[in-house]
Amino acid sequence: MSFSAEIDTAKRIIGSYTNHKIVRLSSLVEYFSEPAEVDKMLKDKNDLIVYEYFEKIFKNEEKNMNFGLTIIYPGKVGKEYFMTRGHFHEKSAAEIYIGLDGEGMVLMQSKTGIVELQPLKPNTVVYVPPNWGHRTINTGKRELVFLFIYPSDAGHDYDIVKEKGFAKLVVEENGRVVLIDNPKYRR
Ligand code: PAN
Ligand code: ZN
Repeated sequence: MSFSAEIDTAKRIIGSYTNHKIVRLSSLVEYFSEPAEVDKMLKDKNDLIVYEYFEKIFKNEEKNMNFGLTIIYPGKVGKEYFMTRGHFHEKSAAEIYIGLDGEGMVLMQSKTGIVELQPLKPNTVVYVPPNWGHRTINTGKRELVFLFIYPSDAGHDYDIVKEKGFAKLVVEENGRVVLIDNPKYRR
């Protein structure tokens, strides 16, 4: 796989960036609902890149905005689509996503466990309200590409998601995208 195309795309759309993070399957074992399935894939294949993002960060500067581009590759672990880890912002800070290519979903969850699912596709905006956890899922056959913009001092809390998961999972059943309860979700 060559990444020069993705780097060119990112540079063309967001200009120079200060952070480029590549997230591989091996670092997502506990985020997918079937960790044993991830282990099996790791044994059978290379450690696939699930997603990567390019970001312009303004170091927790109050009143500034970070922005960047995320690319989630198509794929599944069992019936669960490739997705981001997901997180809550540490501060009460909203975020805007703008779909550029591919098709997917943004799974959002309030601190009390209320879940909302919104489609993410080209020329569509998804608004993530303050205090809602958010995870993005690629439900399509191509790369899902989107822009994100959020306050620079928002901060990221990944621990809640790692410990409790999201209340729902986005999976493929009989060729369709469906939202099911996460049997491992802990309130
Ligand atoms: C996005 C996400 C990006 C990767 O920039 O950080 O899509 O997802 P994870 O951070 O969950 O790995 C964002 O929501 N920033 O706040
Ligand atoms: Zn965020």
